[in-house]
Amino acid sequence: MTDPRKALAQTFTAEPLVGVIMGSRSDWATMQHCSETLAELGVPHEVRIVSAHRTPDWLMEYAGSAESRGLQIVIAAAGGAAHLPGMAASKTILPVLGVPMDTTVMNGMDALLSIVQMPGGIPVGTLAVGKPGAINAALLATAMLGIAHPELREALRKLRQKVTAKVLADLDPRVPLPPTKA
Ligand code: RP5
Repeated sequence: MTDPRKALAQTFTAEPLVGVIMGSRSDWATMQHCSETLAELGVPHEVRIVSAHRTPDWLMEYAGSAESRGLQIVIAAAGGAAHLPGMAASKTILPVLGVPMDTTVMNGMDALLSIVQMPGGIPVGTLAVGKPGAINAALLATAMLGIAHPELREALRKLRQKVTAKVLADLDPRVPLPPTKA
């Protein structure tokens, strides 16, 4: 029987620079904002479910091969005990950005503390809980890639200008917004 992980590996087509991983499909509703932001900026990336607790061997294989496959940054999202970012960081020298998911009764405080409190020696750059963290992980990853990829730095600059222009075009909150087109 074909190893499903080997079959999946064959679907790694383009040459992704960023690996976006998450502990569960239930994290996708939040992490799709990370993937959308990377796509908007033109950052080649792959997205995979990798669970620290349910698929530890797959996690080791993924993180252990990330560098040799050409990835430059790993973004890892997890909720609850949230071991995924730290364990991924333990298996790769690549920078790992952690995004805490608010998937439990603790609204992400558990995941935030788990991800941010890495012991000295194995860092995980920790972002905000939930959607803002998902988006910012993509922006921060792009800024890091921009050091060596000028086209990505310029894409980030354009997006920043767009965000600024949007606020400056709507400075009075008493003025209703124009109706959006369906
Ligand atoms: C974590 O447990 C996942 O990252 C997810 O945020 C949380 C709940 O997972 P499911 O039980 O919804 O699969 O590992």
